[in-house]
Amino acid sequence: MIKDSLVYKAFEVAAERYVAVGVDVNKALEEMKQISLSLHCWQADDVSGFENQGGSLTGGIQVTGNYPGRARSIDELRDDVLKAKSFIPGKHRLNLHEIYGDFQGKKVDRDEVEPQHFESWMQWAKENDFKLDFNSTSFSHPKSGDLTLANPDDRIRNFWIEHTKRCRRISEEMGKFQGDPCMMNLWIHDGSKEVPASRIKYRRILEQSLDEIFATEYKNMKDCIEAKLFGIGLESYTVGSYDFYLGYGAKKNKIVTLDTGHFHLTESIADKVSSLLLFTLEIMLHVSRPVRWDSDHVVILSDDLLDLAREIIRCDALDRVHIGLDYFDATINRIGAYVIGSRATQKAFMQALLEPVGLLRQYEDEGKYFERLALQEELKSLPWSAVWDMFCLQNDVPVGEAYIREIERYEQAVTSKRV
Ligand code: RNT
Ligand code: ZN
Repeated sequence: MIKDSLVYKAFEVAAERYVAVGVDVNKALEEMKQISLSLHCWQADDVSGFENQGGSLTGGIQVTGNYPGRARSIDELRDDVLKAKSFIPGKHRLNLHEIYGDFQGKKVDRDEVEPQHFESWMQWAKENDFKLDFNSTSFSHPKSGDLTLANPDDRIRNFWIEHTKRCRRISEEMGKFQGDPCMMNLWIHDGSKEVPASRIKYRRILEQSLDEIFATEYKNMKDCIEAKLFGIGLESYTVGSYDFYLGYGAKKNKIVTLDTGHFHLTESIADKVSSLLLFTLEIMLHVSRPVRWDSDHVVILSDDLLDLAREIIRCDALDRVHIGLDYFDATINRIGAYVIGSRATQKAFMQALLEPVGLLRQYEDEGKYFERLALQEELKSLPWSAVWDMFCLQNDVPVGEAYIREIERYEQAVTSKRV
């Protein structure tokens, strides 16, 4: 384990190295504190929720693995999230799906859900210093099928419209209760295995459904709309594609969610940020890691993630970008998965905040492209990790790999006993 005194020593050396390129490490640490992640509740239980215990996951998303210790109840999920939180520096949010309501064993269909089903969550969040975000849930339901809000059958379509409207009301209540807007994400799986004879037909229906859903204006929640490339079993056509939601969001002032797993694998999500910032109000991120496809692997500190974080900082857009996580891995300790992904995301922002962007831009303006490239290369090996370690220390969470042992301990004492 790294001793505190070593962290201080390394930090001091790092601070001097950064001063040499015009970067103030203390300012970067202050800015880091302002960055909240929205932790996705669904990593703890493989996107099961507490509505239909035993029901299977549908909607073209898939969790693989059966590592022991999945959270089986609200209480277990809350314990696990708190455990994960204790290893993640800073203040964060929790992102709930509708199927995680506190239904008290009663059958509450999706078109019947109410704010009261989330009251205990609101209380718990307040007690534990979390703000809540929310999601409507279109998948894992008998009426999910291949089409929900884009369904030509009005009975099905109206059911989902009602559900989504109710979710907006719940989000409004959450936002009001916590004195901070609740970000509500709308993602539906609607699509088809083969290319439909009329692509526009379903998109028209979806547009109408969204218009109906968004007709009510709220003050304490913000709507986010998330696109996707394809789902399993719905490979050829996704009604809510990126172009669809980008167009809708730009035209109707909605926040576009960029899930980093929902694009062609060679597409740069970082490159989208500056365009979205020009034409939409804010951005919601679902930080994920696609391996060959939208596989939702645990987030790691990759070049893609670093590029994305850097772009947000370079655009000075921390106040307009919301950082949510979205992955689900059931092959390893699930709490460990939260911690790895959260800390990786934070490390990316830490590095981004330590970038001497002023100097890089000066080189650029002067046409000094060798100097710009050389500095970018040198930055890769500046001691950013010493600043990150200090951030962990300041926030009372384990420095470096020390959390591995702690998670093993929690596994031995708690999650391994869940059978
Ligand atoms: C699915 C979307 C969506 C979900 C969650 C559970 O591809 O990314 O955000 O992962 O709503
Ligand atoms: Zn997502």
